[in-house]
Amino acid sequence: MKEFEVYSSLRVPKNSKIIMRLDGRSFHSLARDLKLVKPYDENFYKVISEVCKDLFEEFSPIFVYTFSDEISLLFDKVPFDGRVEKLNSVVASFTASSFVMHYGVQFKKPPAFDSRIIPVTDGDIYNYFKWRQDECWRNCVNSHGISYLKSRYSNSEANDKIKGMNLSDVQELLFENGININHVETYKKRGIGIYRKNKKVVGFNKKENKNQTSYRSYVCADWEIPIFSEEFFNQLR
Ligand SMILES: Nc1nc2c(ncn2[C@@H]2O[C@H](COP(=O)(O)OP(=O)(O)OP(=O)(O)O)[C@@H](O)[C@H]2O)c(=O)[nH]1
Ligand SMILES: [Mg+2]
Repeated sequence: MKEFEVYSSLRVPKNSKIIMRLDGRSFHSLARDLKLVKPYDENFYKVISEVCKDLFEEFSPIFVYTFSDEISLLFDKVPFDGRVEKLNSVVASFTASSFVMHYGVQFKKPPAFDSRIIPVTDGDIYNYFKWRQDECWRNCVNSHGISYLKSRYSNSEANDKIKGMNLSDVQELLFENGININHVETYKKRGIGIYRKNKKVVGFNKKENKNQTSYRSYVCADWEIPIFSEEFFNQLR
């Protein structure tokens, strides 16, 4: 019967780096069920950030990036020998379990994440994450815009109004009404990144009878992530 498992030999291209992107399934309904704060629920972001740390510890990507209900992982060494079925199923189910564990509440329906694999060359990495960070920014502007409009109009009027506006129209509308979108918290505008940073450690070297500086790496969930640049990705190990 083994020959019926026709997808089991599917592997990502050899020696290729990959990005995996996970996205919460029907989180629009989950947000309603959990009564998440609109437009941004800080507790939800704390949970997703913990999920990203779990993913980092478990599968050793070199970078994890999240905003809204999506998580992107960048791998230079691909787990499971690059087997596509293993990667998609194990990483997605691990993500959902971690999400449930960190949330610690009763859900109406079991949360799930979809998963996809994107093989990338070094030259694609910055472009990919810039694309997602631009989407995070669009999301930030639009979600503040719709929240503002819903505070003034009915839901359907608010939805109609935002449909006819481009991003700068929404920014303008918010600004005219006392909301400078540039001043909201960084994680809302740029997302959250999880990666290794170096920490300076000063220890005493007894043999040489003097202080000695060394660097130890640690996993950091960066809620003050910069606007992505090529350099940011060149520095990742
Ligand atoms: N209230 C609230 N909702 C959030 C927050 N973050 C994410 N969401 C919800 O998550 C949804 C994510 O968008 P999508 O992934 O496009 O929608 P989805 O319902 O998950 O649909 P599929 O991914 O296609 O299954 C948003 O539309 C919001 O409803 C938050 O901080 N607060
Ligand atoms: Mg989703």
